[in-house]
Amino acid sequence: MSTLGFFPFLRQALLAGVVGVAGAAAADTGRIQVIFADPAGSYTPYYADLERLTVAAGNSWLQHLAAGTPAVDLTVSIGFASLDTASGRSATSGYVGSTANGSTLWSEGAAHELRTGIDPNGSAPDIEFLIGIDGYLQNELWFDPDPLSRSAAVPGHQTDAMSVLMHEFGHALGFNGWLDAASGTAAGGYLSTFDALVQPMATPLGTALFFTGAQAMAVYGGPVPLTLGNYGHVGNDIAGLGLDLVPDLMNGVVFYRGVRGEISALNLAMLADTGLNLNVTAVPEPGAAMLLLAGLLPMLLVIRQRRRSAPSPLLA
Ligand SMILES: [Ca+2]
Ligand SMILES: [Ca+2]
Repeated sequence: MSTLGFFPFLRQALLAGVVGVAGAAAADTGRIQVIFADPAGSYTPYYADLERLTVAAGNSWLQHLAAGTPAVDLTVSIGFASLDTASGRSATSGYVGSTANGSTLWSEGAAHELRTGIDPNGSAPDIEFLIGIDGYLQNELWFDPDPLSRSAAVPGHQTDAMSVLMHEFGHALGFNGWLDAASGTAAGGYLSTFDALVQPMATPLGTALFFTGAQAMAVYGGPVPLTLGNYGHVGNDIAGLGLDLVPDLMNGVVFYRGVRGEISALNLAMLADTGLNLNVTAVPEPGAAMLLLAGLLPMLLVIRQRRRSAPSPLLA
């Protein structure tokens, strides 16, 4: 993906030690820590809001972890780049094992840490978010004053940053991989735990990729349609290929202005299928009427995740 080009810059900044470190919130708020990869300090006015909502967004996922999950710190590095929206991923991968056909299997680094208690890259940040700076950060994102209650009205002309950050955490926790986005073919002898559950299937509309984890299929009622060309997401704006999933937090079609996204039972089931120890329970879905209403609003924003570089053999 084109956005991969930003990664070396980010890594360079981190290695140079020129990251801004947020305040003492990590100690106060538990498992999510936030640092900023912003060497020139260009976006310091946004740090407090971004940190506050990133912690809340991360905890919105972590609250679903089952008892017995190791207590670990997940460090999120937030950088800024010329993106239309935002992106997120784990910084590295954790080796899980091998598949029946001999491919190596890798989980997102953050998921690996939550599964095993072992941080796969030590003190380096576990998760990387990039926020678009060509107006997205400055004008588009709305920073909820109370991301726990989530009760204030989201302005109709803005996108709820909490929802965006929750979406990006979804990628960092498992909605990611290295398959060819069209064919579903593995790029090499390695698969993410998400990839291992993706299958191409013939449909009346052509071949499409589906997620076939058992828990996800139980929640959805069958194989889960993934977004065409962007398969770390669910749903398509096409009847028969997951039109019903377009309101989902992890959809790859649109993020509406003026509404909030919520972690869905399907999101949790998919991550549970990839190996995270989650309680898969029904959670409220965004109201269909609200989303229909939002559909009348002018701006639809596609969110894309960045794919990590292929796993290094050194990681094994
Ligand atoms: Ca960590
Ligand atoms: Ca780490």
